[in-house]
Amino acid sequence: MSFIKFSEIQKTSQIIKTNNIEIELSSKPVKYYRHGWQSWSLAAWTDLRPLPVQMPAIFHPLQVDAQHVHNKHPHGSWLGAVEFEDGNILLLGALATDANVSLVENQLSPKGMLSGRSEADGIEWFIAFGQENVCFEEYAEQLGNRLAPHGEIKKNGAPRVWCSWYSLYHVIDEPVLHKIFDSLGDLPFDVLQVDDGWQADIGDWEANQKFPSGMNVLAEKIKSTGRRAGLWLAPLIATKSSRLFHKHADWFLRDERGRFVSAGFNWGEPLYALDTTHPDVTLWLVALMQQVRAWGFDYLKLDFLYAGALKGKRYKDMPREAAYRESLRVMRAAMGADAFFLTCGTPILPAIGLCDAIRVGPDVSHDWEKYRDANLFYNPTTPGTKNAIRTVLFRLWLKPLLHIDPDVVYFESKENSLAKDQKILLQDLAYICDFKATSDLPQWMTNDELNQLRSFLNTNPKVKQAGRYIFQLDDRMVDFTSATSMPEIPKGWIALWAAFLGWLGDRHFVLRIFKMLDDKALRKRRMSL
Ligand code: 9PG
Repeated sequence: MSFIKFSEIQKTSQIIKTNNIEIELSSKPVKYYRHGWQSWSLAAWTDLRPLPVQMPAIFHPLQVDAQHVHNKHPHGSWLGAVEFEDGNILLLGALATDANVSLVENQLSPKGMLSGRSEADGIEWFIAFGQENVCFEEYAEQLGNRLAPHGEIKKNGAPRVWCSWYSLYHVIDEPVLHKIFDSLGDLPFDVLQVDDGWQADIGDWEANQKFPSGMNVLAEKIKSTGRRAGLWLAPLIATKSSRLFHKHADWFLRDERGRFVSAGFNWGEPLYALDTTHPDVTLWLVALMQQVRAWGFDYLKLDFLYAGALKGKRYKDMPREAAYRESLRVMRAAMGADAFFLTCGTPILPAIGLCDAIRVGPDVSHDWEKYRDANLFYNPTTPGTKNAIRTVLFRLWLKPLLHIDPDVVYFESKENSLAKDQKILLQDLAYICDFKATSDLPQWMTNDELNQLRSFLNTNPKVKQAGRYIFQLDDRMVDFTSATSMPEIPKGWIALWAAFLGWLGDRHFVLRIFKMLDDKALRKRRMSL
């Protein structure tokens, strides 16, 4: 344990090797920078009040680091920072995986103490005090030196992507995709990426009956339009209904008492995590990556990857994030360096240096914010455009390290309730991230919207940051403040009502009813094609 007094910190940065570290503050901070664990987790500067535990709890594995969800102190994964009244910040960041930081207040440190903890052995900790952008820039540079030391950074340019998810979600099939691919004409996309909906089951990564000609033909079709073929898969999870789970229950992660570790709930079913340290799982992952390449896909969006870093008793005893990082190394090697590798739902730090791009926020959606999710469940990680913009904005400091994917932008208004200025905020964020993707269907767009899309894909404005939330794009100023606020913390009767709904939201049958309603609405959307 290293103990440091704030007065010992100079205006420059330093690196200290230890497992646990505490920095005693000499004045009370006004804000805390929380850095959530994985792509979809919250990243934001917030006040110092404890945030309510987000609901429903069944989703914790896929929204937060479940190990720290009951920590009342402001906290986050690998790094944390405090802002003082004069605008200077103090940043404490791990230069290794398996670490977290919180702001602790107690009798011994009434002004607060930044506390870093490592789940592994002694690691390097980076400390910097001063201007926010300088501190984060230096931290990113030190991370790069360690996690991507051979320049594994941005080898491939960020392609412009059309992705099937945010228009038809899983209600895709072979004829409809062929029709869409044809209708994209000469729009300047580099990749057409098939998302969730093609697979036989979660765990069984082969074409389902909606794709009777097989994955080979689908990739061929995409390549015949002159673009690279992209595919979504979630290789580290499976549902109990899958053949994979039936055949290899022993490959799945269990806790100390031998129970399967929950990887959350989706697709109307509980999710389970593969133990990637099991040698047979490694072989299976290698074969899967090779299979996907053999089909002809070379843009891989691997999703729900947090499952590789959940707490559990592994075949090989090693820190959970180190184990996950090793599985990324294996998959990266198997897919080949020439593939474009996008990680999604991934713990952030362990992915640096092993992929081309990281999704750095939760999913966007056709809504700005849902009252239930924001104000009752206090859940800043559910799909929603405000949630997505907020977290991406607070993760821009990762940009020097790899491509950062802010998720798709929208142009169409037929199936979309976002206001025009909200869509433009999303588009501007994509310019800032330098990562452009959409799921919009030409069939749903007006001529004007199609022109906007074309111009977006062809434009690369000069970006300059002018404030924490303000950016200059060419000669236009963009202010993201409207996306940064956190919802009101529910109180009194509202809090009680919320707790009841949260409890309901943990019931499998309730989630299945919601899924049935969603599916029905999606099938209706699909009819208009
Ligand atoms: C496919 C999608 C898309 C999307 C991914 C991911 O239950 N959840 O909290 C939850 C969060 C995100 C999510 C799915 C479920 O979306 O981010 O782009 O690929 O999977 O299923």
